[in-house]
Amino acid sequence: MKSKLPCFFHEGQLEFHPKFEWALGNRIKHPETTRRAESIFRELRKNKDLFDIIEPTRIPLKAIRDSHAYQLMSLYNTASTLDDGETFYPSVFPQRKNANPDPTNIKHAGFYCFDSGTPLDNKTWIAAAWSAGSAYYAADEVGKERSRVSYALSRPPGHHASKDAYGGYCYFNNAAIAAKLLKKKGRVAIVDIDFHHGNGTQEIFYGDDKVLTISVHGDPRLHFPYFCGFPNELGKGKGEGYNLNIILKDKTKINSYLKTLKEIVVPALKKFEPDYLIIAAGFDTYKLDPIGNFDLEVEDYIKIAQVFKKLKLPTVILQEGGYYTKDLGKNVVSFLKGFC
Ligand code: OKP
Ligand code: ZN
Repeated sequence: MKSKLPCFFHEGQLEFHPKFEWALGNRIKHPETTRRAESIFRELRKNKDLFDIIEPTRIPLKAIRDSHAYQLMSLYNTASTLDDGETFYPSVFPQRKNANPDPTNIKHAGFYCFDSGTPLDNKTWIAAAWSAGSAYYAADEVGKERSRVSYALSRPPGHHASKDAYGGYCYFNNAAIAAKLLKKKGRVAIVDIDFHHGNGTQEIFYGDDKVLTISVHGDPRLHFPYFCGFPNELGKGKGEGYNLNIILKDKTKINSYLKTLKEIVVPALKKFEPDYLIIAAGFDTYKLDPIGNFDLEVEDYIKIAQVFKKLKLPTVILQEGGYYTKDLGKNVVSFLKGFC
């Protein structure tokens, strides 16, 4: 077992630069920038005594296929033939029941997309595949018992991507890809603590009783992804009872956040008896985040981490959101320190 916490990241993840998105009719600079990853990378490197930065090798395509439809991969492949500087923002989103989609036609991207703020260009595939690779090898590290805890600086994030649809700045569901790998060895619990509901992860495991999905998030009636993330979404078929959504009020502070973790999340985890824990860790719960609306501070993330550490489970931590770039690295390191 290694003593330093292994952190997976590949430079290819920095090749993608989304330009803008729409916010209430205004064109704003895209929040999901490469500076986010750079902020985290810089803080990890400052703490060389605690963290090892490891470059993943290429993810096997079938590891992506375990979570995603072939058509979604085909569409990203189509996007990779766009000209340099060309970006495709879908603006037509057909009702799926009446559509006849062709993933080799970039104009059909809207069929595979649920949000206009998530563009495609000729580097999207590269960055998303390396991000998934970071998550996959972080999971492999724990699965092979080389480490008890690992972290992937998975940018672009993943938790909004479903089997056959992208959106919410997410293209491949990194947590699902990690979970499908660990599921070969045991029971997996995914706890999503990003400010936004992990709709993609929920969907992928909705009928699965071997993967417990829990998401703690801001009210979807007010915040992305709007249409799901409610407490009555419990799973279906065999999976019924294996999906848990917990909504917290805007401006939630650390005391009620921890109370929710200790009184609801931890008991649900203990009852499920997982062999592995995956944490989809978003830091848009930070008080200064431009998109999220909770009120957590830098030092709060170590407290949250300690709650999970106490479970003594092999744990894979995956990066999701967090858009106050200046403090993002500090928040991530604060969280990771809770596991050191
Ligand atoms: C991604 B993740 C704000 C619009 C927000 C998408 C939010 C995606 C969040 N002007 N649209 O951090 O969960
Ligand atoms: Zn988020």
